Amino acid sequence: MTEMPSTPEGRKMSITLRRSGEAPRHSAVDMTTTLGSLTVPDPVFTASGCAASGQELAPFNDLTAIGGVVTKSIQLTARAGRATPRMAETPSGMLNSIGLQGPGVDVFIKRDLAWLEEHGVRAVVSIAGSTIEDYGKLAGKLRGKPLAMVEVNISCPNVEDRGQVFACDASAAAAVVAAVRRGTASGVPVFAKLSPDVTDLVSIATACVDAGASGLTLINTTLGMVIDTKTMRPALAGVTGGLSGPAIRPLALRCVWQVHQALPDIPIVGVGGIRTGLDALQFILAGASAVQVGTVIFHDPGAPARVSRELREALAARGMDRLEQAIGLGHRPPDMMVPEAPEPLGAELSPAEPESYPGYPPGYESGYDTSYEDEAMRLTEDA
Ligand code: RRO
Repeated sequence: MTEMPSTPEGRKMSITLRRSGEAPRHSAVDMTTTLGSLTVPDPVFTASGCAASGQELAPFNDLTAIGGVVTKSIQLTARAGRATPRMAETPSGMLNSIGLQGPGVDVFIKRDLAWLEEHGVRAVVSIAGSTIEDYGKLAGKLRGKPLAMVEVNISCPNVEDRGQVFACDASAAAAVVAAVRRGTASGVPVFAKLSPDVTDLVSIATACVDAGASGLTLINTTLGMVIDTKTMRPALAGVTGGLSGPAIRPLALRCVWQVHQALPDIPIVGVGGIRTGLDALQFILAGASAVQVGTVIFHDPGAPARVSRELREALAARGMDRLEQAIGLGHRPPDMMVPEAPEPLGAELSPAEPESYPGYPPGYESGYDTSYEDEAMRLTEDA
């Protein structure tokens, strides 16, 4: 057994790991994690906007076994969203400009939240508004309803003006969080979902926590665009959109790392380009207590359950019998030894790609447009 001392900042990091050769069985790894007052048996959630309210994913995942479903951000009233086209492929990612399409909170409660409750799925309800008052009213409507957590989306990049991205301003972000906290039952955690498109994320995160956020979801998509070189116009009708997928994983990971370093006792849910258990492990090591799986769902709808399984295997392979042992472990000093992975990073897990893609022609390989990378590779090889 290897005992871990505390970190230089004095934080306790005492974990007990098994020596190699004593690896626990995968099924023996305790995946329990705690997000404020909520304790869940598994750290993998779906990401808001990528799984509607969960119904479509039920054939591919046991939704009661994962941490929960984070529903598409809901507003007070129904909204059609932005004009089409609303999606564009990018290298290792995707651009969306949905514009908060949804049925409004009353229909959502009757139809979607009821379905999640009936099927025993933990519901994390994402809410979005145009004003602080909207958020307060949404919290009031959801009070007493069967939900595990509220995720306050203050970082949607596809709003009418940037002034509505509350997460870009510390005092605006704090005012929204305070309104939601006031309107939400005390036993229900309130997490604020933040944007990476700021100069000082830690100051925004701190303001949210001071205003009563139980934790933080890091990160929403980052603002981007694509120009169609055939039409020579922006590919999205809304011109700009939110970039997601593996393209933003290092950005998301950096955000989790910085905020965990500054606020080590605040639970973080990490999200951004997670496709495999090892991707998820990176976020846990950076300080996330849980993760969300989003864009990968569009080409592998069984990804949430698969990522959970792969993460459990990766922890077992590293001699850990509890997920909590790994949270923030990447922050330990370099001389604090732990058993290393049995193989070089990534080698012990099979690639995430499913063998075939239903609905795509035979031979179709990936939902991502990698032609830019292939071309870059050819140019490098030719040089
Ligand atoms: O609906 C959207 O366009 C959207 C939302 Br609410 C969000 O939070 N993030 C995003 O990339 N798109």
